[in-house]
Amino acid sequence: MNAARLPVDQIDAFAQRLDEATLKVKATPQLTLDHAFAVEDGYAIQRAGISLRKLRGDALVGMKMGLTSRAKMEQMGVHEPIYGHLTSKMILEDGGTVIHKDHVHPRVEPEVAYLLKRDLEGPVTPVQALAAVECCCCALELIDSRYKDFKFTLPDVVADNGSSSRFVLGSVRQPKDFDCGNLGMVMERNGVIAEIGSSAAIFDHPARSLAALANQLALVGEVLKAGMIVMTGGATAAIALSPGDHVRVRVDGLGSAELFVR
Ligand code: OOG
Ligand code: MG
Repeated sequence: MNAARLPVDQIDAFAQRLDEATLKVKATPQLTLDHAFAVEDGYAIQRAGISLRKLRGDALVGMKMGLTSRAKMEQMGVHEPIYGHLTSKMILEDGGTVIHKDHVHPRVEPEVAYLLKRDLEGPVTPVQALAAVECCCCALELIDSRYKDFKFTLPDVVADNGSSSRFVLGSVRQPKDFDCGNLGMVMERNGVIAEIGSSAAIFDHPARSLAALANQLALVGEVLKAGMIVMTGGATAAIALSPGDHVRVRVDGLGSAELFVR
């Protein structure tokens, strides 16, 4: 889209609107229905929103990639990978409980995450990116679009920080030479298999997603920092959550991660 760049006050106003939708747990119409804007402005809105969270005592703990698998792209109708920011208040302990009414329309998806032991600056290849990794683990991401009906365009979902809401990391950690390239992934809801996939669905290899993140950040002069968590993207379609649900992902060699919904 060749939209004109948004003025700074409009970027701030859009960030406020999404922040309010999050805090009030009330969906908002897509921002692009008011003003068309480019993906770059979406990232400016996203960063302004993260600044608002930091003012409330939240801290940056990592980054996420989204829309890195065909299953996710088709489910959402958006066919470009995106990135978002992960903050301390999004962390949910393994086996923890989320409250359904604190979310607009929560969904959950199975992922693979990396923890970085060194700073990672793009441009890098997947093999170079892995050199900065401490370990990998399985994860669940709870996404919750702030937009009505969970529908958005690419610039809208970027502005909404990739629908980020909460995430759970599994407790099994494998070192960086453990190959995450083609691990079976099973997501169960209430003991019944809901989605089956492979980590190969994540951008062909989760390390490719990690490298793509470092490379996208390099374009804006940013570096992934040692200690950061990186979620590489959902391997399967996301499933909607209801009160009373228990969701667990099991990944070959990476154990499991689970959450409860109240
Ligand atoms: C956008 C976020 C996508 C993933 O892992 O693909 C994402 C959405 O589906 O709402 O987190
Ligand atoms: Mg995700």
